[in-house]
Amino acid sequence: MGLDVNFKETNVPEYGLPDPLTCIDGTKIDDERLWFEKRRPELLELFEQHMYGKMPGKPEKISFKITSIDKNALKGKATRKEIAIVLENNHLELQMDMLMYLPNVQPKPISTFIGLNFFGNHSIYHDPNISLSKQWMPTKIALGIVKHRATEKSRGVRSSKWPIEFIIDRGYGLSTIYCGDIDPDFDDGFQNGVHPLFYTKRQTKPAADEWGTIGAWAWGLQRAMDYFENDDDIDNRRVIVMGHSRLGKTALWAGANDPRFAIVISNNSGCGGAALYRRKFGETISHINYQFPHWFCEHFKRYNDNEEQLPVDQHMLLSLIAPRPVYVASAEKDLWSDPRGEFLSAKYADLVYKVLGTDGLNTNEMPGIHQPILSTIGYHIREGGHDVLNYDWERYLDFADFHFGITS
Ligand code: GTR
Repeated sequence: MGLDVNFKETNVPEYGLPDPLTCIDGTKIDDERLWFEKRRPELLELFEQHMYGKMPGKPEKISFKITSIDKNALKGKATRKEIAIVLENNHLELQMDMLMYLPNVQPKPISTFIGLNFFGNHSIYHDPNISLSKQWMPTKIALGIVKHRATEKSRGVRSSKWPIEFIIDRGYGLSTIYCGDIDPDFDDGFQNGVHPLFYTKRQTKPAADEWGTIGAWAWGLQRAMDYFENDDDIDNRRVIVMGHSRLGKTALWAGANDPRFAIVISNNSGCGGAALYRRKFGETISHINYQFPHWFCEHFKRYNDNEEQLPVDQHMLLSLIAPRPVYVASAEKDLWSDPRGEFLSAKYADLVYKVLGTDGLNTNEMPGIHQPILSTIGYHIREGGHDVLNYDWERYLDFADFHFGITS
């Protein structure tokens, strides 16, 4: 295998999946109490130990400051706020800047989406009043990112992926943070970003079972949730965590850890996200650890070309979110993310969702293109490639309306 890539369904090996409802000591789970008392904590620990690494709890100090507010944004439709979330631990400090758009006509408190972005808050909408990120980011001349810094040209370059007006018109807020505020996405041995705030004396990098970059991003999302709990404008029982690709993996891990996220949405999250590793279709554990050695914990490298030994697979990650609604979205041409593997993961998580008294995933067969399923586990596959399109957002808004019981 090594770094070869399989894109053929006929080459998917025969595989067996670990059973989310059988504990390590053989106990079978058939009720809610045992799930929450025994199996869920056990599974969460397996994911920590072998994949994403353990994350710390809240930092010693967390403070919030509104750095800008405009009640007349989007031609009066929305209020735009920027919030500095300042985290302190071990005498070190980290600041995450959150951008929020909240609908003006909607009665408060408001339900908001929270998602990390790839290229700075200013990239999600063309508005000169959004602060331009000063953080390190991957150089991309076409996106106006020069020598690892954003320039004025990078304003709004990602707006097609964040249809703000549409989200506002549907009565939801949108909140976002640049992932690089929490940990810049490159392998620097964990010297920058949030990790050093939590090093013990003489520690210079996370231990083999401690958080990598995805863990750090997920932790940052939890700190955003801490903020929402302090903002009366936000309905903190209706926060939807959403992410695309590496940030979709992150949304799932955040949602698995933190029950405060009411709905969890993974867009094209693929390997390390919703897709089953044991299918070895598209991106594999070897590929991801080779290209992104900093995303997961060190222990995860044991499973390069060794998927069968991993005590979990990704249907179990989805099941950790149960009984809360989770949505898995695939794209037809995004074979690197293994759409079928994403679907099957949703299907096998259904076992747990059913034990917890929900309708689970309302199908046995993978649906066709543009046939969304809106049961407690939601799923769609759309035409096109690896991206977040309006089609995806329309489904997420429908899904949120449906599960929050909102009829228009
Ligand atoms: C790819 C990576 C995927 C996915 C993607 C992205 O290069 O192999 O796992 O995360 O990046 O985040 O866009």
